[in-house]
Amino acid sequence: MQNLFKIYRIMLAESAAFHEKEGNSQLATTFRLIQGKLRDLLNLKENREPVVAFVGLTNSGKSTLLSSLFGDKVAPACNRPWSSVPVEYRYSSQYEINAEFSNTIETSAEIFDSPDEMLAAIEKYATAKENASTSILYAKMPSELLKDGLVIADTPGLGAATAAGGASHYASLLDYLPQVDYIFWVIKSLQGITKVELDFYNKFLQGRCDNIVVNCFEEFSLEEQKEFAKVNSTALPSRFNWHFVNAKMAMRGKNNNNDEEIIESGIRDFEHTILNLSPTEKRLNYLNNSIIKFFNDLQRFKRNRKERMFFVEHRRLQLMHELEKYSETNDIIEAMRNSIN
Ligand SMILES: Nc1nc2c(ncn2[C@@H]2O[C@H](COP(=O)(O)OP(=O)(O)OP(=O)(O)O)[C@@H](O)[C@H]2O)c(=O)[nH]1
Ligand SMILES: [Mg+2]
Repeated sequence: MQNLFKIYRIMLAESAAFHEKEGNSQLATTFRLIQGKLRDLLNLKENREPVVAFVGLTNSGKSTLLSSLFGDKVAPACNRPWSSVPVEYRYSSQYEINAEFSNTIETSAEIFDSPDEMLAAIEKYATAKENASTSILYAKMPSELLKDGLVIADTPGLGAATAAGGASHYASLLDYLPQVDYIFWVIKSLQGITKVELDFYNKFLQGRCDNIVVNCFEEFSLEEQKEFAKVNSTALPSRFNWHFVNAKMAMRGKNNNNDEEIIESGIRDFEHTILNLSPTEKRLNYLNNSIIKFFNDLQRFKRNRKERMFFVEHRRLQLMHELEKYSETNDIIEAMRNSIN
């Protein structure tokens, strides 16, 4: 099936170039967009270790939110630009870290007895506290959330270019972003989306992120949440899933086994959202259905267009030919065939 997808993607790219040359730039843009969408879907399907990253303004509470998800303080937080390099959290039966550096090919591996000890090491390698030359840090720990293979990443904040180390934090974030599968954009409830955040979104996140987490520094009723999402949506070019979490309250609730606080903090819903991204059978089925839907949408779109040539013909014929040779048939193959017929 790999080969079929490969030809299909080439066909989309060549069709984009063809329509561009014909002066049909609108259709060329559409082809480029759908080519990117198919690439993303296929990447997610292949990836057995998808990376979910929290991205956003410095001090919006990304590290605090990450700790509150796990219910253990494992991500260093501070009220100044703090996380300096990306930290990826994966599953293991014990607490471990592995650091890579920009000035040596040596790596550093350590094992710990407790999350507190691991936290201290992460603080040493991945924050503004010490001037470490770390380029990326891998942390491992026994968390149910990570058991199916999901990777959760804390990233350095943006918007602190003038603070000490701020520029290097930003550079490290930009360097890391291409490796991320799911971006969760973390903003603060105290202020709406600022210009710095919006500019960053337009430049680096557009088309790659449809989840916003509002870290609620103060109490937020359901009505206030709705209003906040409505007001802030006006500046945004696409639709988002909005998640409201009070990270500090979640942490406190989990530490004290206080169910009322845990529920009120919104962390349970957010845990489900994150857990649903795990590379499980269920997720794979969902992605397969998304690919079928992709082909069905394209088929409908093609029917509604009047172009004499929609796909580049010689490539379409090659794909038809390959499809005929392909003995196994399934819903994806069927939908692919229908989309080019
Ligand atoms: N009151 C309140 N304070 C919070 C909350 N979340 C984070 N904070 C505080 O905000 C400050 C910044 O939190 P961090 O988690 O370090 O923020 P960050 O986004 O990781 O910042 P960088 O690593 O610099 O990008 C810390 O002093 C936190 O204690 C919250 O939900 N409520
Ligand atoms: Mg941080």
